Amino acid sequence: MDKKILRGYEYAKEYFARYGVDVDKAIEIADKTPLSIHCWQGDDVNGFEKKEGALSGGIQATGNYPGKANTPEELRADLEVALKHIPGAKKINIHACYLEADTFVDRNQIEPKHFEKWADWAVANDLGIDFNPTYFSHPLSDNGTLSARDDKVREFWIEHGIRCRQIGGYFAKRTGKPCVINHWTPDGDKEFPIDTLSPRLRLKDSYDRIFDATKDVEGVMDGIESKVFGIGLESFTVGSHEFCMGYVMGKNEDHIMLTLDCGHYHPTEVVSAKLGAVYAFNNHCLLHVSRPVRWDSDHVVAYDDELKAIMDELVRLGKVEQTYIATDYFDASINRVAAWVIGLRNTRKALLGSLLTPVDVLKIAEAEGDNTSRMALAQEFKAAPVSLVWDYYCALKGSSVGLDWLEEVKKYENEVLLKR
Ligand code: RNT
Ligand code: ZN
Repeated sequence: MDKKILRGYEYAKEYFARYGVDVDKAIEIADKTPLSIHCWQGDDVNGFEKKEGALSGGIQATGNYPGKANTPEELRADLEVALKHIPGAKKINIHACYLEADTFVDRNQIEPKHFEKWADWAVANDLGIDFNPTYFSHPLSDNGTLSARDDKVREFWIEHGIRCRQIGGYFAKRTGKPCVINHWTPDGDKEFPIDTLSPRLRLKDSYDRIFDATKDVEGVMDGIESKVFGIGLESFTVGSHEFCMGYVMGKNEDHIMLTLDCGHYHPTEVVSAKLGAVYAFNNHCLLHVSRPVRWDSDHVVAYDDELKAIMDELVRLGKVEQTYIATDYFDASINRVAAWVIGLRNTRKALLGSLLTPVDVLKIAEAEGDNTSRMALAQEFKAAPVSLVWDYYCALKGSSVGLDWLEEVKKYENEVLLKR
């Protein structure tokens, strides 16, 4: 290993040891914590159904940077480039609309065989797979899905949800790793509806039916994702925070947890502030690490205060292991492979940084009422030499150190992406 990197590591080790922090232990935990990489950054949430249709559901990928993936082969090749530069345990998160079939297969007809290539690829690359029903970008999703007033439409989507849980079970079996399924419906209204209860009761019933019909599925964890609003659905969201939190708490089943997406709350609310309350009731939760800019804009995850606060909270709560960490953003304005690398490296780096804080010392100061020391220590650690440990960790894993990855990603852009 580069001598300068080693020297940095030695200094950092000493620095952190002074406060009782074991650097190698922090590295070990940061490394083995799986990060679930959302495949949809690679193609602007298009998927591979053989039907043309625009992205709907109140979400939007903005920008038209060249080189997006048009086929599953291209998407997996792009992912492989990104994976090389993202150290640590990883899973791939795919949506139902990323199925592979020779002819059009509708959402209520999908089967494990349509995802066999993803499973083969994941096994070959030692990756877990997470999964998502796709309740958007479909002609039957315009007037609600699992909460639709039209029974036939609702049945269609319930069948989709059932099949998705079965496919999740298939992924768990194939990869030997749990499959985390995230259930998110865009259902809502542009205007404020008169009846706000009936759609909620229908959504509740639909989720109940999906879970009841798939009780035999093993190895699957289920996140229920709320949202504050979507584009075109500004006034009312069926699966609001209160609805989803209520549903999860009401079910009280270990595999059903709340999904917290950083972009799904009012602009002054933060996910970091919610985790302590969620863990007062549940054993698990699913994070959609994203970055809202004024709205649920799904910007590339930045190494910012909120990302660090989320990771701090997981470490302080002692819930790193119980939390499923997934990324969720879609930036079409820059190189999409770089967008993955930047966001995922930031996520892992922030986790490592939080693992390098002297939580025990801080907790003792707090318990003893020594708020002066608590303040002094917490502030000191805001600028602790995390990057020295991060560089060492990247070098240790044979992943890129610093910006070493950028040149390779640019080369791939010139040789592959720009030729699409
Ligand atoms: C949308 C939700 C949802 C999606 C993905 C594509 O607001 O965040 O998680 O981004 O399922
Ligand atoms: Zn999300």
